[in-house]
Amino acid sequence: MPKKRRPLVAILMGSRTDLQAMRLAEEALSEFQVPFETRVISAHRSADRLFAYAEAAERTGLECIIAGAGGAAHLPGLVAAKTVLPVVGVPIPSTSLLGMDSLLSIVQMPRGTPVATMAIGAPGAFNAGLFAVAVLGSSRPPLRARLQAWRRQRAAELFKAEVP
Ligand code: RP5
Repeated sequence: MPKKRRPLVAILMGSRTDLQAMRLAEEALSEFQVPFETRVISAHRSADRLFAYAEAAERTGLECIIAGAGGAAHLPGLVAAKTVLPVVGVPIPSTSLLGMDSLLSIVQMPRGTPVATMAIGAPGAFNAGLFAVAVLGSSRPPLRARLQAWRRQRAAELFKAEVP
């Protein structure tokens, strides 16, 4: 049986209801065969567990953490408070404010504790995966080359789709 590779990226979310959007982050990482782990850890329902996870993240070999949350959306900021690993925030569409609340909450981290904030929902989640690939690729030339090739491929598809 092939050995399971140690996760380099964590995909966290505050609720199972976030999973539909956050699957896109998994999709992007899978496309580049980047090993990841997915966890539902709520900032307000399981704060102790979240702190323990974020504090241990570096030690366990993680290099980037993606965190999706909706509403008050404090999950990405709290993770960033507990680790210096790059944290990528994904604002989840909420029922009352369609994710504007999540976006403004995540993007407005005060000076000193950054969270790289993506677009609302599934496109943001996919981009969060690509962003993590770019972070890892900065010290892994073969992965960076795959990301460059992937981008070239997207451009080629666009030209192919053009009306003659
Ligand atoms: C946040 O509250 C989660 O990230 C989720 O987006 C939102 C609603 O959670 P549920 O009430 O659906 O579990 O913690």
